[in-house]
Amino acid sequence: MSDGEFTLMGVINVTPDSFSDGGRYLNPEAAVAHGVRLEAEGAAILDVGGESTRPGAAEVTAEEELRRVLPVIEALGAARVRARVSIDTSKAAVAAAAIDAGASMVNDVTALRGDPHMAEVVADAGVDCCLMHMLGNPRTMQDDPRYDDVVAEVKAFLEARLAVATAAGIAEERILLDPGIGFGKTVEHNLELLARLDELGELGRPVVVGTSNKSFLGRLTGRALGERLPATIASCVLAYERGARVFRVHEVAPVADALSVAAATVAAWTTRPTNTTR
Ligand code: HH2
Repeated sequence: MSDGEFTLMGVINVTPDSFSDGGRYLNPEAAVAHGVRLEAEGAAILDVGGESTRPGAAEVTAEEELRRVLPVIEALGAARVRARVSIDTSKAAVAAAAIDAGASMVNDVTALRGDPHMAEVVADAGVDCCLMHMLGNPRTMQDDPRYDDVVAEVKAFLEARLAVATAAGIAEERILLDPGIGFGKTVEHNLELLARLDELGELGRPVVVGTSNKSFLGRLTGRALGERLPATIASCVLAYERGARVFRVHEVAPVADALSVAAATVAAWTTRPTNTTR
């Protein structure tokens, strides 16, 4: 990925209870139609998930997760979708089966801490991997999260997980890093992470952000779910300017337009002559 480019990761939640699109894509045909649309709108990655990570969500078994995601991954392959498929899971068995079915990326919100076999599965398959920061677990993460310096702590965590991943044999160039917006963070923590995202870029890996429709945007704007697209766009544009290059979003086309303008504007700024006189 060259510096000015951005990658859109469209979300397909095959769950009954995801906070934003829960229940909509449980049927594989609906999920695949949605994937085809997201790709046509500009998604280069389709992130398929079978377990909600919203605060307080119920855990599901690997069998149930596989029952939800495998038909969708297989059908995306049969539909000859060119976008890469990412599996959003923290279970090694789910990742392994999804890779066998055609996924070429693992998006693990536990950054390889959720399952002792996950690093090995990713390393052996040679697929890409997104490592995300989360404080605690989805059941407890929003219970009064505290940090001394949220950016420094998230950065140190991601640096440590990057080291664990490479030590386990995952090639460094296959790793992406994500601050985990909303995962054990207050509104202020999320804003500080976005404002200082460039510090995470110092780790030398592409930075992924997932702000799409999240509750901090609702808190800032007073908007209900389903009314947070303008707020999502603002956060993605700002994150781009601070160096994020991969954007995990529920609506692709409007974010793609906004990021095209952001990327062109940032490029115009960085290529300006430095010694102009008026
Ligand atoms: N956010 C969610 C899920 N997975 N993965 C990464 N890398 N980054 C994120 O910010 C992120 C993620 C939560 O959003 P969603 O999938 O829409 O909801 P749910 O977890 O309820 O299914």
